[in-house]
Amino acid sequence: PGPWPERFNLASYFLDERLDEGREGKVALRCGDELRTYGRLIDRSCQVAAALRRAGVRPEDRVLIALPDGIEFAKTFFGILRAGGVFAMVNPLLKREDLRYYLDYTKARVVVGHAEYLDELAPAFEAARHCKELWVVGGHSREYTSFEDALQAEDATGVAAEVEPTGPDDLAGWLFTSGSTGKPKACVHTQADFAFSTETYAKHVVGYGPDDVCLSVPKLFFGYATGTNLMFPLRFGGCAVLFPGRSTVDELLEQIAVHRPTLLTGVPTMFSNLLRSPRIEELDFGPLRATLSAGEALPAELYREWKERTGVEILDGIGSAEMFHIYITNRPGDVKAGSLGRLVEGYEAQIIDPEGQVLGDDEPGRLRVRGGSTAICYWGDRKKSIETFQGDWCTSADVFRRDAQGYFYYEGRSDDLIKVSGIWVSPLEIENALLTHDAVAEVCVVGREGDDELVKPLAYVVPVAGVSGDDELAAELVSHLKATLAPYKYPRWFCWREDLPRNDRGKIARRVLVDEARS
Ligand code: 3SK
Repeated sequence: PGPWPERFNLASYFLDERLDEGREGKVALRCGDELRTYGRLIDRSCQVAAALRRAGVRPEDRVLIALPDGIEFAKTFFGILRAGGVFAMVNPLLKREDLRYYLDYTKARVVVGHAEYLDELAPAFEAARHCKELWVVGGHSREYTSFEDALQAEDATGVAAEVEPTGPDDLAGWLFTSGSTGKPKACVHTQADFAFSTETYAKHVVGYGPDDVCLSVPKLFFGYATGTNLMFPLRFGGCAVLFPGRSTVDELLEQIAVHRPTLLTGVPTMFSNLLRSPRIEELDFGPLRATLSAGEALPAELYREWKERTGVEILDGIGSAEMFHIYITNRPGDVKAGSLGRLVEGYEAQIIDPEGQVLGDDEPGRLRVRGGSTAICYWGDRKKSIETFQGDWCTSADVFRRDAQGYFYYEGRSDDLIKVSGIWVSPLEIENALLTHDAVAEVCVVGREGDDELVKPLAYVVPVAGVSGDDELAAELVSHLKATLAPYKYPRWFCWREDLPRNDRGKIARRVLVDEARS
């Protein structure tokens, strides 16, 4: 993709540019019974842009979106881009201390939140040093500007609503990365970054098109879903289904039954939960042409079961906040279960050792990748930026291996590896082996020091419904592992759990369990 035109703005790229293909009256968004056409979404994003300018937002100023998924999220998102602003998105369910952190870190001039979560957002806004306006969606508040009122006065065709003549290298959005320690940091992305992933992964791998109806388990504030369930469908004339609530099994089954998506963005835990629901048998997966997975490792066993029960492939891949979107992935008709697939065209990748030497086939090491969607830096973190972004390469803390056919395999995070009896062990390998047992629903393996001060694997296990975790099950699991793992990899301890801690992007919060095991 590229070179990009000198004047390049993502609001035009995603919405306006292809309006003459007869999209004006086509439905772009569905949320419950509400529908929004492309034409109306564009008008409303123009009003948002005008209102932001009136509120003093200048090009490259951040605006924080703290909204549940819905039509207002999309209007705000494209309105910010149209005004030349920089979007930053957070989970609307966060507590006030976290919201305050994001407000101060982004120095956002305007935050857009929802009336339902004002109890936490309002005190954060009051305490924030730089935020001047809080706009409230979904109800009127005496103290703060209602989103509808802010837009009401604006003329969608006026000069103030015009698209900002940004360039491809101008800033467009921040994506947060939780990292394993410290506060979340933002990966700073340009206008061109988001279009690059759209022209590579979205267009050539998934092949988004005007007949697609997209549904997502992760919420829009997570860059994974911002891509697959907002930017990508809209660039190619499809329709995004949005719902504000949590992605529970019941909610998803309902959304699938009503909207009959052609593309489902998921995460492994949700595939596993859906498969365990008796209601899945009632569902017609006929319209679904592909399921996308990223965010955490997809066990081969889970892939096979999903494929068998639904008849649909899961295109597992890897993306990151640093690279915006997926750069290694399985493709339709070319899925190797247990692998992350092959490199997306437009990207280059190498597996390197700790000295930076490039490793060969099947040798595990850290992955470095380059392509036109790499973030510029982590905002306000020079050290971390220098460690991660070298020239146009971006080095991940994750360990991977590539086979001779070019398929990549996730081997865990470099800092998650456990040294047992002097040998490095990947917790992921043990987790995958445990997940092949019918009694195991979820698992996370960490290292723990025994009384002899030696580190051994400890498995946190969620048994499937109706099975209780006890010594008998522990013995059964160890005996099950004998077929696949060397004895030093067997968990020495089992901790039975009803669920595992997760971060706000739905990934297992491994650090929490690592710390727990240490204490
Ligand atoms: O998994 C992730 O962290 C991610 C982040 C942004 C975009 C896409 C993905 C998969």
